[in-house]
Amino acid sequence: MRIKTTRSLTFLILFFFGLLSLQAEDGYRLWLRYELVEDQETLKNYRQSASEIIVAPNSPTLSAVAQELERGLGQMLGKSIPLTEKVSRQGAVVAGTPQSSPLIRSLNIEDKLKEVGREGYLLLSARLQGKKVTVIAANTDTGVLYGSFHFLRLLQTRQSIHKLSLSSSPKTQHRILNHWDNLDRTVERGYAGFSLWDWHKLPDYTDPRYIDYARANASIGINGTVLTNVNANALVLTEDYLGKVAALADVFRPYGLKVYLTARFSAPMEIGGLETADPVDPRVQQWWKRKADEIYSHIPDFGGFLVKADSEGQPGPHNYGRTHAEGANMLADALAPHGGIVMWRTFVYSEEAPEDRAKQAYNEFKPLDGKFRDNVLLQVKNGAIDFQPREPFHPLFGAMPETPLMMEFQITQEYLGQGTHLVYLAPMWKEVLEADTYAEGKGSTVAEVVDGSLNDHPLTAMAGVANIGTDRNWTGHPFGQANWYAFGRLAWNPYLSSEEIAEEWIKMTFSNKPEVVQDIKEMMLNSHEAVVNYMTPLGLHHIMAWSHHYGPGPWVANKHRADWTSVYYHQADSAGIGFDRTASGSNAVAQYAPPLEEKFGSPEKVPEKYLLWFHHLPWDYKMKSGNTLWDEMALRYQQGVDTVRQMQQSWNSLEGQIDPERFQHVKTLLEIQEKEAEWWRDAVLLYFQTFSGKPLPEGVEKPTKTLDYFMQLNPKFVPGN
Ligand code: GCV
Repeated sequence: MRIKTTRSLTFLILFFFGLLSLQAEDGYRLWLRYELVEDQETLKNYRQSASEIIVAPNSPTLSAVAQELERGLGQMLGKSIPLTEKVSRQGAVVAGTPQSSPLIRSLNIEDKLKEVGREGYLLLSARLQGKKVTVIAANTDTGVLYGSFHFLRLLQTRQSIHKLSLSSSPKTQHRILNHWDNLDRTVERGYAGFSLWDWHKLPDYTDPRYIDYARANASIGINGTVLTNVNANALVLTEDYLGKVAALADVFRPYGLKVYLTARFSAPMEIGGLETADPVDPRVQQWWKRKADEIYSHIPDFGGFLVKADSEGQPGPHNYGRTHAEGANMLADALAPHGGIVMWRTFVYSEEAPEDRAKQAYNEFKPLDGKFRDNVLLQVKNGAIDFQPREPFHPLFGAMPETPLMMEFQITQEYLGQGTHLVYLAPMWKEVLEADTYAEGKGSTVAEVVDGSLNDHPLTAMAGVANIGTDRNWTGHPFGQANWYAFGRLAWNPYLSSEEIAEEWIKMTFSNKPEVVQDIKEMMLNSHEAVVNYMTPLGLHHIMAWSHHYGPGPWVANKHRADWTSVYYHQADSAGIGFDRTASGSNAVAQYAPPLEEKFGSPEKVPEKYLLWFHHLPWDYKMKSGNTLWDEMALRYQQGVDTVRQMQQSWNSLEGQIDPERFQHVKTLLEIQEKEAEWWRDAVLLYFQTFSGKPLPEGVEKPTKTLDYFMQLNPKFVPGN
């Protein structure tokens, strides 16, 4: 008897905790949590304005629309909202295209719809059959899906849906995630577990998670995904793997998400049995044409190729004395009959050239302006070195008016604290997008280059190197989700502000309470400047540890290439610090339009945030604050640490307002971030002090360890390496 009671009790306890763990807030739902509306008045209004759903689910995409509206409205309104065929009550939500829905047709909104294009949509309050309705209308089913997510976002962020008159359409045509995922499921520079793509079990088993991945992307307008690493493996282009890729494409298709692959330039040799991959060789051209035909026979809407060629050991046209244009055009010709595109990366720097690495992509590509086929885009990183915490915009933007240039941002935080630092990247991306290239006179921003408006390019795109993996919450750090979100929103509209994107994301991900939104927003908006300060203030760059880039390594020297060392980038000596990119140095400033060349070329005129990017200056150089350069630098490092501590305080003050699981997770990660910010400050300052010979100014905490200690740290098995 006693045993029985104990067993039942144990069962009850287990059951209770089982339930709890099922309900635990683990971040899986991302920003699509659809929490019940708390405020009764708002709930009442929403229930009145969203009383039934009318979608003719006559395509897989429209079925996805119906499901999402049912799920989102049902959860937020706390009751199931019926899917009906006719307007039977006030407050129906009617979604569709003029083709799929007689109701939408009857509204006569063709003119308005024309303006929003293929993927845009309208959200309108209207009357149908004498009843008030909300209309989600678009020209395509995918547009309806995007509109539905926007409509749900209005409710998620507790905005009025009473008198809607909204339209939206994307500013760039291709909004693409780049997965640096290897076929063995490791992820280069990935800090959130392994690759989502379970190649071994594909094509037979498609993980249900792929659907949630597609939903999340669709909710922010991402319409393409490059499944494989730019350091490419030709195997993915074999018949066997194409079947697996096709299975993923089938899952993604209803969500408007196209698949792309990376094309290894030497594939004709590695999997095709040819002895060359020379792009002007007819056999090679023929091989790629046949390969393209084969790919499209598996995946009729395949997006195209992303290519890293002649870069960091990847093969390319240079191996045969050909240009990047010859290489890209060959692939473009193979894809063109099927409507595919080539995204050719400009991230190149030569093994041999002693030239400043920051100048090499421009030198290589600028002469090729106008020499690419119509279905080629050049994919340019935001800055000329490599996704540093802060870089001035890449000088190629604005320098190639005859060629469509697309942006490549890195969402994964290779150089920005990897999996443990809270860094909201939108402010960094916005800084680049808003930068004036002066290409067509003052006011020619990078955003206008990317959205094609500056030089009338119809082919436009933005790519983000994904931070997604098998971690339950997708991105490892819960705030990594904000960067995935922000990338999608900025790819849709690069003119949105970091602040409004943060606000949307916080409300959907954490809470609509104004004080919570305010505190988290402030943390997020300050976080980029913080990481710049504790890692690379005043234009310093690439002083991370060797190879894995985790932690400081300003002492990295004597590698087989100078431009893989930190000493190459900071150039510190007893006279001063910084890379001279003025006319007296590498003259990289001359790659910018004249007004910028002048501005960046002068230590007095260059914004101080880029000072040491362009100038080598003495340690006692006078800064605008009146401090010497050394003191200013040391104070910036301290300021970075201080900001992290403020972020901790803000977060800790939210205890009880955030679910315990995510609260604790972020709290612990912020503790790690504080420790690592101190590590950065102490290690870098101790190292540079060996050159400056100056004491730390007042206000900068004294290091508790020696330089030797820091230099001997050698963490093993850093992820993503
Ligand atoms: C995919 C940097 C990274 C590499 C990456 C490369 C690139 O060098 O460290 O991991 O390779 O950029 O963008 O191609």
